[in-house]
Amino acid sequence: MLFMIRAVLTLLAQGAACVYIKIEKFDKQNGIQIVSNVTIIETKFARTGVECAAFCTNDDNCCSASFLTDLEQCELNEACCPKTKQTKVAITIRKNHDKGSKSGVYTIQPTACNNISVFCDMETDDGGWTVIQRRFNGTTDFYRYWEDYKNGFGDISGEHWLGNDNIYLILKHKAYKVRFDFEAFTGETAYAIYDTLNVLDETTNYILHISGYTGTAGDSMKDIDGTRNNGLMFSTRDRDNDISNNSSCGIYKRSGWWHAWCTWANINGIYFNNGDNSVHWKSWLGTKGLRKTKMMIKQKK
Ligand SMILES: *[C@@H]1O[C@H](CO)[C@@H](O)[C@H](O)[C@H]1NC(C)=O
Ligand SMILES: *[C@@H]1O[C@H](CO)[C@@H](O)[C@H](O)[C@H]1NC(C)=O
Ligand SMILES: *[C@@H]1O[C@H](CO)[C@@H](O)[C@H](O)[C@H]1NC(C)=O
Ligand SMILES: *[C@@H]1O[C@H](CO)[C@@H](O)[C@H](O)[C@H]1NC(C)=O
Ligand SMILES: *[C@@H]1O[C@H](CO)[C@@H](O)[C@H](O)[C@H]1NC(C)=O
Ligand SMILES: [Ca+2]
Repeated sequence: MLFMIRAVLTLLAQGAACVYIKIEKFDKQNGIQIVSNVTIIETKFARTGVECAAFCTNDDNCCSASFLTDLEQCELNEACCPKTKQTKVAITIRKNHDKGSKSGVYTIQPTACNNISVFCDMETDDGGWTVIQRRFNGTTDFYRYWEDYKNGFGDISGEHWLGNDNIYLILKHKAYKVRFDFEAFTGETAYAIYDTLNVLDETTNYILHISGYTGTAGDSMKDIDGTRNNGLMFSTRDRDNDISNNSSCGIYKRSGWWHAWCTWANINGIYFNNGDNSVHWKSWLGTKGLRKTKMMIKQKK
């Protein structure tokens, strides 16, 4: 199985662009062929099982595939658990964590040379979300320095910030949207989706591009005078890149963020606090501290 996975990665890395692919995407079974006909999406010519796996990787509707070695045929199948039969001349592969799979920690490879552990949310809004920020009980300190926000901190399976370099690498090659989920201490929930998200690299101080709000929590990617967070740089307690001339938002709001003057979105603020430096999303519950926050990204269709 390991050989298979490496081979898939090698094949995809030969393309013009680096490919964002989850490692250990497939379970492989020799001598098994899928026979349920109704869910076959497409039959394609393929030279190898690896190539067949790549076709399935790149097709969102594909959950499993048979490679028929004698015919050099690749059958892409919608079903994740299809009917199968024994045969000497087939290999069946199955995506092992896409549809119907569980949320949890997975390794992804945003470029050929980078491995990142991420938490995948497979339940919210059809699943397939890569979590970049999550808080739910205040265990992890978010009042941190530039290097921490750059590299990421916390526990990937618990509270964490994925890291600005990682976020940049993931967003680099494809178009992404972002979703924020919130829960108040009363149990109320709300969300905000932005149709477009991009973050540039460290030399720009991680300039943010974000637009296209929809949701129930209101748009808080702006500040008190209406300045949008769009186009702004990242700031931390030790790096003031905000547009407030006489103060440091990283210190005032106790958070790393794309601060303007400063921001209505302070999900990296102080847990259990209320007020300006609390964990808040101002357009929803003002500066009342929130119990749960989650920020996550998904490739656009
Ligand atoms: C699959 O379905 C097509 C058309 O519905 C039919 O022609 C073909 O024989 C079927 N193949 C198998 C293996 O059942
Ligand atoms: C990625 O992680 C896997 C599993 O730990 C390892 O085998 C592989 O060498 C890593 N690749 C890179 C480029 O670091
Ligand atoms: C918070 O959650 C983490 C991960 O589930 C757990 O390890 C930790 O003990 C929790 N902390 C508190 C204070 O509940
Ligand atoms: C900050 O200073 C610059 C340059 O002096 C000025 O153009 C800008 O309007 C000031 N910003 C605020 C929010 O006062
Ligand atoms: C910063 O300057 C603005 C505009 O002059 C003013 O409204 C604000 O109170 C000042 N903030 C601090 C912390 O001095
Ligand atoms: Ca400032």
